[in-house]
Amino acid sequence: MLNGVVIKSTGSWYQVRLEDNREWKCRITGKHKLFGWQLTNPVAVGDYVQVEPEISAGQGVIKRILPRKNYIVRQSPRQKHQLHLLAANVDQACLITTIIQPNLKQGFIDRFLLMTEPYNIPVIIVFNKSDLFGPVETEIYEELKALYTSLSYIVLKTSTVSKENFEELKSLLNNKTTLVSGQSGVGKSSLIMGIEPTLTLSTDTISDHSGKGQHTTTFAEMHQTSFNANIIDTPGIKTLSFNHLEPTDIAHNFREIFEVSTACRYADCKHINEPGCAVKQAVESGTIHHLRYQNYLQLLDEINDQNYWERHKDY
Ligand SMILES: Nc1nc2c(ncn2[C@@H]2O[C@H](COP(=O)(O)OP(=O)(O)OP(=O)(O)O)[C@@H](O)[C@H]2O)c(=O)[nH]1
Ligand SMILES: [Mg+2]
Ligand SMILES: [Zn+2]
Repeated sequence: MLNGVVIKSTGSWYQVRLEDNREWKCRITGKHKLFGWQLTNPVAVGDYVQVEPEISAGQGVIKRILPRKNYIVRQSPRQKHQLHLLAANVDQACLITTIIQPNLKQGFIDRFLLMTEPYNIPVIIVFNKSDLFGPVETEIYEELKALYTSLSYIVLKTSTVSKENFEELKSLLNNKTTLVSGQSGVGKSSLIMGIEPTLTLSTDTISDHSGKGQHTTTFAEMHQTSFNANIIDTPGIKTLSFNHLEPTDIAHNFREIFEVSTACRYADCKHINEPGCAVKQAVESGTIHHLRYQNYLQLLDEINDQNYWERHKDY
């Protein structure tokens, strides 16, 4: 048996880099679950695995997935009742977003953070395409930067055109394994190539990229850079839903809501309209940002709705 790390996942086969740097194309057999949920991809990029060689050279079978220090998981966009692993064993995540081209989707950042909070995975929020910012976009950026910085996330703006903050981004990625994620067309692959020009990744060069069509990057893949970073490029995310979560998971993973909630009168306070709710007070006094609270309520609503329909689906 040989040890290796998964560096590419297509869902049907996996590229594994062995300890001696050989790369094998591997498959996996059997059914794999996570907390009773079926997985669309049992192995994720970043997984440490043990593989057994197959007869044909350069191929193997994944026999064992070693325990994960963490992972990032989402509801499968196609199969509502399955989970999809984005990556495993990462040091941090880098959420690439834009304010224009494509337009910032209100709520997306908070949805993304819902995937990284359970393991306290540090997140860098990058606003790309800063070369397109006018005064309005700059103002939005400054407000969001203040908000997420106050919650201890790192925020910066970048541009593959002006190369703004490339050195800073590189130093943040240095010596770490980073999941790079975000909506389609925000420039994830362009940015990775910008800071590591030796890589050739497919990017969409069509100037009117709408983010609605095909994703340019179709598989998650880990790239090694000359400045000693492991960067996982992933396909763009269209929407993030959270079928697999409970309402309490939402409150637990909005870090400032969770912190303040210890002062709520009732232990099971949902922070909607309960008397003595410290969270609502904090929103009113401005300690908790109203955008975050709105997104919290929106997610709670979605989960309650879907739980309702799950319970009543047989009628
Ligand atoms: N003006 C401007 N355009 C950019 C910038 N970064 C990327 N782009 C353009 O945005 C488009 C999409 O870039 P990609 O790198 O393919 O985006 P992606 O996030 O990898 O997209 P998916 O792989 O589909 O998820 C391309 O046309 C890029 O040239 C930037 O900083 N400024
Ligand atoms: Mg891409
Ligand atoms: Zn409360």
